[in-house]
Amino acid sequence: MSTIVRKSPLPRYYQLKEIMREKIRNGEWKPGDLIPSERELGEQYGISRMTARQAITELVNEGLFYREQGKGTFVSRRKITQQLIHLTGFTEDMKARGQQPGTRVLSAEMRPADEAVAERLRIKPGLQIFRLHRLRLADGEPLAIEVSHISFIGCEKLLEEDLEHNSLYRLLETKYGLPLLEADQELEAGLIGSEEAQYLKVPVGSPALFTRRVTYTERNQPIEYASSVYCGNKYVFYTHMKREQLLS
Ligand code: 16G
Repeated sequence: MSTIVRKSPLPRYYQLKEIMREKIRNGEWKPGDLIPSERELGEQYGISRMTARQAITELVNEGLFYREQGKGTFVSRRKITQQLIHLTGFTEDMKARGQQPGTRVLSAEMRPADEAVAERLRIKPGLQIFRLHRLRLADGEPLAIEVSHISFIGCEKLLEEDLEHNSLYRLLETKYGLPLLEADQELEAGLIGSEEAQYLKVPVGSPALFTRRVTYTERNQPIEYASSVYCGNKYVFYTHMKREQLLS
């Protein structure tokens, strides 16, 4: 389909969606390309701006496009597969995919651990921990919001680090000599809330994946408890399983 068929039983916005999908499939529109405006699409296909908007909005919600305020609508990259086999951090994951990792530090502070965080970190509630709230991006596109709670003797030194330009995992391992050995991770489906939606540039109520990860250093000591929100339409989590026993 390359034009809108007026007599088709298919609604026009749906036909335009299929036309745009095809442009992505056949490589005419590549990840990162700016797509034509609603007005341009309307003129090109002889449909109203409202119809063009509906088609674009649905493809934004499906994750095929993303909007940047004041700039327009762009073609998204294919979904990011995060493997849950090896313990890796965001920077490593993005570099392995050939994408440029980015970070916006939303806040970084020392604060007392509340009950829930203390339990995960196996420390006493009220103990001072380093709390880091970050927006994570790949090639400038926002993907996730992460809140890391970090506890080790001397963790207040992290306040002085440039965490916009440095990987946390790398700093912990190379500068602080804290090897990251294992992690427990939970995944839960949910919806993007209003504050998150602003940072992630997706509509409120879009699909989200909530993850909680406890990372351990030597002697099984938790060092980080991170709770994150990933754009559900941009991520696939992958794991490989082996059967321990065959049924007899
Ligand atoms: C991952 C981890 C997060 C960690 C970050 C380190 C999950 C759910 N979270 O995003 O716990 O803080 O990597 O990334 O996977 P960095 O080394 O780039 O700072």
